[in-house]
Amino acid sequence: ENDIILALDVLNRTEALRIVESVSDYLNTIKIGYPLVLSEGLQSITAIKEEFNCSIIADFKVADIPATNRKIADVTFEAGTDAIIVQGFVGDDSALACMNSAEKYGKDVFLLTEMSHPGASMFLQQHAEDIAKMGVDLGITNFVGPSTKLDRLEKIRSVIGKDSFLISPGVGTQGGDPKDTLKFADALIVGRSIYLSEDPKKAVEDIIGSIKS
Ligand code: BMP
Repeated sequence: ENDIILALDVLNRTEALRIVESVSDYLNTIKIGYPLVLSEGLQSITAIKEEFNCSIIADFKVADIPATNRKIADVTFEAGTDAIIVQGFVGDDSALACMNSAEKYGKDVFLLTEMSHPGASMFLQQHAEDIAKMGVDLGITNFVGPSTKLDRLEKIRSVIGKDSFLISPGVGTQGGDPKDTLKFADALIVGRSIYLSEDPKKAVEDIIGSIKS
C-alpha cells in the first residue's frame, strides 16, 4: 500500500520509531519535517531509514535564495533523505538550486504548489497553477497539492499532467477524504489521524478500507 505516506510530526525519536514500527506492514514512505528534526536532529532521519529501510521525504519547504537552498538540500541529502519538498513561490532559480543538488545525489525534489490550510487562499492559491507550470517547465515530476480543496487539486493535476507524481496532504484531521483525493493524487500524506490514534495500525487499516470501499 504505497499510496499512504506517514507525516511523522512527533517530537520524540522513541515515539517516532514506535509509530513507524506499528504501521510498517502497510507503508514504507515517511515524511519528516521540522518538528522531529528540530527536536531530535537530522540523525533521526538516518536512524529511521536504517531501522526500517523506508523512503524518507524531508519536508523542509525550502524557500530561500538559490545559494542557501542549495546548502539546505545538500545537507538534507547527505543525511540519507530520498527527497526534499521545496516551495515554488520563491521562483525558478531557487527551485533549480534544489534540483541541482538532487541531481548530484541521485535524489528527488517535490514542488509544493498550493497548501491545504484555509490561509492558503489569501496568496498561494492565486499562483498555484503558475507554480505548477513553472515546475513542469523546469522538468520537475513530483508535486504536492491540497486534499482539502479538490477543485484546486484537480486544476493542479491538469497542469502537471497525468504522468507526474502528485502527493496530497490534508487527509483526515484537516478534512480531506482519502478516496476522493486519490481521484487526482497518486498518494496521500496523513499525519495526526495516524500518529495521534491510540492504535496507529488500525488507523491505517481504516484509511485503506475507506479507499477500497
Ligand atoms: P496532518 O495529517 O496531521 O494534518 O498532517 C499533514 C502534514 O502535511 C503535516 O506535516 C503538514 O505540515 C503537511 N502539509 C500540509 O498539511 N499541507 C500542505 O499544504 C503542505 C504540507 O506539507
